Formats: sequence, C-alpha cells, structure tokens
Amino acid sequence: MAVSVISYFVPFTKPVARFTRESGQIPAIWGEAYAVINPYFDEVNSAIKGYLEDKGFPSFTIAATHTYNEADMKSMWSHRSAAAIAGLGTFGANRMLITPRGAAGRFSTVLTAARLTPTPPVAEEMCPYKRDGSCGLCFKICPVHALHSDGIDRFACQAETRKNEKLIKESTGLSQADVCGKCISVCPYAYID
Ligand code: B12
Repeated sequence: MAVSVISYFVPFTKPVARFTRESGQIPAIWGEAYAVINPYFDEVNSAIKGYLEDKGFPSFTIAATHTYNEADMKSMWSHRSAAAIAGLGTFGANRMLITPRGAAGRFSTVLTAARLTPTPPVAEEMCPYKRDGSCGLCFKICPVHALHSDGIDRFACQAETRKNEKLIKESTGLSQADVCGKCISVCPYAYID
C-alpha cells in the first residue's frame, strides 16, 4: 500500500525556459529538453524504486508523460497536483506549477510504502495574476487562445503541440517533441536562479 508520494521537479536551463518568448521560431530547444529528459525520468524513477524496494518498501513509478486518455485529454494521475500537495509550489494562471526553481521544467512521481517526512509547503502565492489580477502574459501569448482565466481548451493546446512536433521533426529529426511552452516562457517565474 502506498503511504508516501515522492514528487520531484527537474528545471529546464534558463535558455530553454526563456527561448519561446524570445524567438518566433519553432520551439526546437524546448522540444529537445522535453524529449531528452523523458528517458532520464524512467532511469531516476527506477533507481528510486530499486533503492526503496531493497529496503523492503514496495514502490510504484508513474510515467512522466503520454499517460492520458485521448477522449477527454486527462490522465489518471496529475504530477502537478501531487507536486502541489507535496509542497513543491503553487499553481500559476497558465495552470503550471511554479516552484522555487521556476515553472519551466518537468515533474515526476514515485509512490512508496515507506513513511517519509513531508517537505514544508511553499506558502506564498507566486503567480501575479492569482495574487492581484496583474500580468496575464500567458493568456496573451497563447497562439491558439487556448488559455483563459477559467480554464484551458485542452484540444486546441494539443493541436498546437502536435503542429510543433511535426515542424521539429522536419527541421531537426527529433521525434516525440509535442511541445509549445509559450505560456510558461513569458511567466516572470519561468526560471528562478
Ligand atoms: C494531458 C496533458 C496535457 C494536455 C492537456 C493539458 C491540460 N492543461 O490539461 C496537453 C497535450 C494539451 C498538454 C499541454 C501542455 N503540457 Co502537459 N501534460 C498532460 C499530462 C500527461 C496529464 C495532465 C492531466 O490530465 N492530469 C489530470 C488532471 C485531472 O489534472 P491536471 O490537468 O494536472 O489539473 C488539475 C490541477 O490543476 C488541479 N489543481 C488546480 N488547482 C489546484 C490547487 C491545489 C492546491 C491542488 C492540489 C490541485 C489543483 O486541479 C486540476 C483538475 O483536477 C501531464 C503529466 C501528468 N500525468 O500529470 C502533463 C503536464 C501537465 N504537461 C506539462 C507541460 C510542460 C505541458 C506544455 C507546456 C507542453 C509542453 N510540454 O511544452 C503544455 C501546457 C498546457 C497548459 N498550459 O496547461 C507538464 C507541466 C509542468 C509544470 N511546470 O507544471 C506536465 C506535468 C508533464 C510533466 N511530467 O512535467 N498537456
């Protein structure tokens, strides 16, 4: 039985985090970061699982991505909700979780029967729009107007990420880079040193 949730964040570097807002080009560097990190999540997760199971605690890993149902565009597991509950950050208006190391990056999760001490949560509201209604840059930059204050059109967002996947494949040969990242790159907290 799972007793603890291990949630962790891998931030992108500053050039990756800021790339899509400084360039009208396709987000190839963002796509590369996304595609490169995915197999590492499998490695890191299996190392965590192996370590805990050697100590007698059954553990279970959850894939970083492509875990969702195409019909409703939802996954059975939300890495960012897990991360929020684990105390890693607060949600931005762009629906990304903002951590003390920024929002540009990726989350993963391991469930374990080990009883672990929780990390103290990030208490401060990071997103300026959520704080006082200012900023809102993420709504303005979305190329397909998918992002609104009351939610996201998941299908419009996915159409954009799939369009970029095709363009990235044609220009760099990289596969499975279905990305965008504009709504993160304009966030004042995309990257935090
Ligand atoms: C399906 C999916 C998509 C779909 C739908 C996106 C959407 N917003 O729903 C598409 C293909 C469009 C997409 C696009 C993108 N995605 Co995406 N996607 C996922 C995936 C696989 C599942 C999300 C999901 O369905 N979860 C289940 C639903 C029920 O939960 P949820 O969407 O997280 O929303 C819940 C929370 O917001 C929660 N909530 C709201 N407020 C609060 C407050 C508190 C305190 C708590 C606890 C919870 C909570 O309530 C919501 C409903 O239950 C996750 C990986 C994963 N398994 O988590 C990545 C993930 C969400 N994607 C990610 C990224 C980076 C992107 C893109 C930037 C594309 C890219 N890689 O370049 C865009 C950004 C779109 C956006 N602004 O949201 C990252 C987010 C990283 C971050 N910093 O938060 C994730 C976590 C992948 C990862 N392993 O890191 N994605």
